Amino acid sequence: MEISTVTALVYMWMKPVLGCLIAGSGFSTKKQAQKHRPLILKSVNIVMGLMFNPHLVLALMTWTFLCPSQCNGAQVPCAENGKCVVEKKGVIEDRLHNNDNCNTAFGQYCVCEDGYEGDGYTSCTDINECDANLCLNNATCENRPGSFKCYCPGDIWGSTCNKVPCATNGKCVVQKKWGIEDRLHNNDGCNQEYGQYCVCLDGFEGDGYTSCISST
Ligand SMILES: [Ca+2]
Repeated sequence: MEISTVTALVYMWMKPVLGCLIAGSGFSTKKQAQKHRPLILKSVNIVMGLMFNPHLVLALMTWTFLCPSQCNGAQVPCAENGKCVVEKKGVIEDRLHNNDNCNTAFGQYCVCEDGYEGDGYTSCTDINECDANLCLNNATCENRPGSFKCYCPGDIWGSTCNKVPCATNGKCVVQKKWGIEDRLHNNDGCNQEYGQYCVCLDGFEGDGYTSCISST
């Protein structure tokens, strides 16, 4: 077998690997990989072809353009409870069609689903939100896979037991830059997550939550 034929066979065998190395490791974004990969591969093809057998140039260049899918970059699986995402114009989008394998050559990468923490590739473990005391007003917290649940006492409600009713003759207010403002649109519950709280109406005294008694 001629040396040129051996070289060509070795090169063609190595090419997907070479393509993966060039596309998958040197460039961090899809644009960079797409921009540089064909140029580098074409250059390598031309040099190899001219050195060993000019007749192979056309065949190798054709091979380059018919690049097999595996040379488009490293296809890596995401962890359980992880997902493949890609950044487009500054916005992180889910790669819904390729959650099992993230194509790093196209700028895709793995992250954990909401409610989980980890590297996205090897592990995504549930976050125990109860450790952070996210439930307000002495609510009971129950940790769940990927989420949590607050069990609210009394008339309090809301996802974190953040909505509190005001007493009769009380009202919900909020502190603004220009002063204290009535929360007229939320009289059925003061949202503590937004800094709202209960006070008694003028002429009444009390804590605003359980009682407001006439002061006259
Ligand atoms: Ca959880």
